[in-house]
Amino acid sequence: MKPALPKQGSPPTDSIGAEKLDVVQISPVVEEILAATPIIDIHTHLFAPSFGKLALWGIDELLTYHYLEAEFFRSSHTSPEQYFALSKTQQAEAIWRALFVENTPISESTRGIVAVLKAFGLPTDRLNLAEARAFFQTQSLDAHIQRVFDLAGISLAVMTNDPLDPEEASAWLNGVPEHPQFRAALRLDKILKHWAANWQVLAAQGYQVDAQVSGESAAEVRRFLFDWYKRMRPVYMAVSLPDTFFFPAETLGNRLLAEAILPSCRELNLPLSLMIGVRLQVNPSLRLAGDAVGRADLRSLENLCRTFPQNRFLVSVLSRENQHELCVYARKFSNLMPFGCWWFLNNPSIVEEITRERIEMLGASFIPQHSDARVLEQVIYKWSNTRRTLAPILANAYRLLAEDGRSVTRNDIQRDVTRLFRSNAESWMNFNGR
Ligand code: FIX
Ligand code: ZN
Repeated sequence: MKPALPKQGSPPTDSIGAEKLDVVQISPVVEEILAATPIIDIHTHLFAPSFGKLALWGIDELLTYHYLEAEFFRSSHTSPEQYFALSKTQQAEAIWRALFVENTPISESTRGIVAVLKAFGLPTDRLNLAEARAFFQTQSLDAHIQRVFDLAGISLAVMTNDPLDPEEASAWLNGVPEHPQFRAALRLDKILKHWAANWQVLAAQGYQVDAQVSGESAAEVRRFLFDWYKRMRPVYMAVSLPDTFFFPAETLGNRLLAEAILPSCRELNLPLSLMIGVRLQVNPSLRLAGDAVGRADLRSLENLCRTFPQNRFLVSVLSRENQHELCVYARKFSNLMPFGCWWFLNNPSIVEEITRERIEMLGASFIPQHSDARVLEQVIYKWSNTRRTLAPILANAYRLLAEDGRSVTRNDIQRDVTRLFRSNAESWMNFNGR
């Protein structure tokens, strides 16, 4: 069974939409359609409210985001040890003072905070956080989530769910009520990258696995994945991989990948998301902010897509230097879907470069962005940045098309924007699993 590619819809026929646009109309129509099309945010670290304190939101969480912590240590004499000894509120105040009072918030992440405050009509230039904190304290989470999703223009957020995280696992084992705006993704880092430290957790749950992944281990991991599929109804399985990742190679991780993960994905009709290129904890004292990037050998992708043609691979690569190769591999393998400008790439200048190249090489057959939001309100600025960056890129593509001899219609633009931010995801991921 060839992976289901998005159905090529013939342009809707409503007369207005079919009218050919003049070149001067293109930009405003692109902006309007981008603003009005609700986006499916395919990768976040957000949680539905039923996960309690795992669901991060509010001003203190926004300011202690690891992107801002990394910037804080460059603009403050506070050591990581001193910072992590502070309370969350004290950490937030310290970051506000250093990056928003003693310096101008011109970086992408600091501008993001300003954009969130503005979205709620809050002052952005105060010396302290009293007003902002008072505002967030008066919000009821369910209504706040709705308001934030509306402000961000997203209809659904895909979470990152770790079945081996004790706190999260107990929530799932107690039963997680469905939430219309949150779907799960089954994250496999602990199994695929840290088997030695985690196989006993599966063994303690009754799965016949061992440290060498011998005997029944692969089949038992498949049983583990099926059990968690029934609990989470994930839309895909996912793992982030180091820059040193290579396939094929004689590793326990690769054996689990080939004998357990990929067969389960095929059977459950789920894509596998590979996020490649992290150099974990190059500076452990910064904790979550301590990870970095490395260029990966993407021949692994070539080998995986060719060796497992029945599997679908959702791929995001962290290194700027890997982006062109990823586009070329996507032209070679229709079971590969590039997505997102991940993490250190999620900066307008780089998003622009990557997205231009992808449109030139892949048309609308990719997923331009995901937010990777860890704190609820971050989706507001991350998606307004994305819309602001993509509008001129899309408009330019249509202007070039018109120059080359074919006028564009509103329906064309709507179809492409819908494909980029919705139907590529919908046809690749298993949203019907619940
Ligand atoms: O592996 C991942 O999903 C990464 O996105 C995170 O680990 C990372 O810390 C992050 O928040 C990036 O934006
Ligand atoms: Zn992430």
